[in-house]
Amino acid sequence: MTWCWRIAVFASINKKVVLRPVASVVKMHRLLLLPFAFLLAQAQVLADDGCTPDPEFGESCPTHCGVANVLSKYHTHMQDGATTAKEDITKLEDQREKLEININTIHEDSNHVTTETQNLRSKGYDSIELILEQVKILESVSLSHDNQIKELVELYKTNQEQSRTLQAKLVSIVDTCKRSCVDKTEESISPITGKDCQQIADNGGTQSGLYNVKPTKAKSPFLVYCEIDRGIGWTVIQHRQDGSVNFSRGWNAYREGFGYLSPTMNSEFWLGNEKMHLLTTQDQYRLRVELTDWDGEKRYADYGHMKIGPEDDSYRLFYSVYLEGDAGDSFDGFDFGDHPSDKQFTSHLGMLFSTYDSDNDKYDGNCAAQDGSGWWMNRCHAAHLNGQYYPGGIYVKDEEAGIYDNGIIWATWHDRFYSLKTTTMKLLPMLRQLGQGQKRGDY
Ligand SMILES: [Ca+2]
Repeated sequence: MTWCWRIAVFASINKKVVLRPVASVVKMHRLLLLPFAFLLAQAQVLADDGCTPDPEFGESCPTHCGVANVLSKYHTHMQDGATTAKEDITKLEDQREKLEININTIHEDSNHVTTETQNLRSKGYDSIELILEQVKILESVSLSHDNQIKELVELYKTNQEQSRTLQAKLVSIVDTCKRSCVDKTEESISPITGKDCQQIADNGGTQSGLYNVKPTKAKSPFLVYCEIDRGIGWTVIQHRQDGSVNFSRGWNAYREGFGYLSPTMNSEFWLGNEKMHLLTTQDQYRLRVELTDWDGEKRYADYGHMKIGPEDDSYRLFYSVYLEGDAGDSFDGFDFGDHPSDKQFTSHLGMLFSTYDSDNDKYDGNCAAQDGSGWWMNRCHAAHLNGQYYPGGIYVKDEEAGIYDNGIIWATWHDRFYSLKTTTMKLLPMLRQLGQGQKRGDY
């Protein structure tokens, strides 16, 4: 298209142009506006100076005289259009400026949003990474727990099986023990008998162990532990060694005896007041009290002509004399320093036997109930071999808790708040001559 056609086309386009509030359109108008104004000025000049056709433009194309006419013809309309266009352009400029402001704002917002988004994404990723780490840790812990649970389940199963095996063994052992213990006890009882252990020794018994004795006035024989050594036979009437037997018993229990007799004297027992009465009244007996403290030291005390009265005299305690020993004469009482008459109040010679349900003591209260034992109580005691068993020996008085001097006491050797570890009471006929070692308590 030639240059003149461009002008004509522009004129027709200019009338129809639709202004749109977009930056590209605004720019286009700004570009076109300049040559348009120039041509308008030229056309005005040509119209005034007359027209000289220019063959250079050819026949088919209007000369610039035509152009001038055309321009002249459309001048007013074009001016109106230009004015409108100017106004529109001004509006567009305003709108463009606003748009630019808006665009800038949007850009700023966008940048801000982008930054924020990046921050958020960064934070999000951080959080996600942290969460993932936590999830990994939790998964690891969970896996560890699973393994532990599996191990515990396995352990439980193993333990269950072991428990079943042990239970089966226990049943078997109990059955075996029931049979063998009975058999062993029965087998261990020697057929040799006598009125006491000395007579059994005289009759051929050479080993310590379980024997049946039948005192002169006894209706039937009963089992005792005989301690036999070099022809000497002690009849044991009491033994403490570990607190395995409860000595807080009533009258009938003390009368009949309680605890366990064993072939090795590895158990605790009270032979029984009635049996002791039958034994001690058939002959003249020495009573030996053997004691061991928690340091392993052993001491003894011997009494002559020991007797236990009949039940209708509440198994009263008699003896003639303290013969010998290194434990001291606690049966004679002890001056604790509490009262001028302490020794008198705590002697045992001539005392009746008391239990918590048979109070025969000299005390306003009940010594046996207070001290949890059966004994020849006065008000109350200096010797107390049926007292509470205190492992370690030392115990503390606590009236609020009902704890008085209730241990296993021999006050002439150890303080009344020291409970002895082992005790043995045993009888030997007075006429039997003791060997040197035996006389000194070589047990
Ligand atoms: Ca009383």
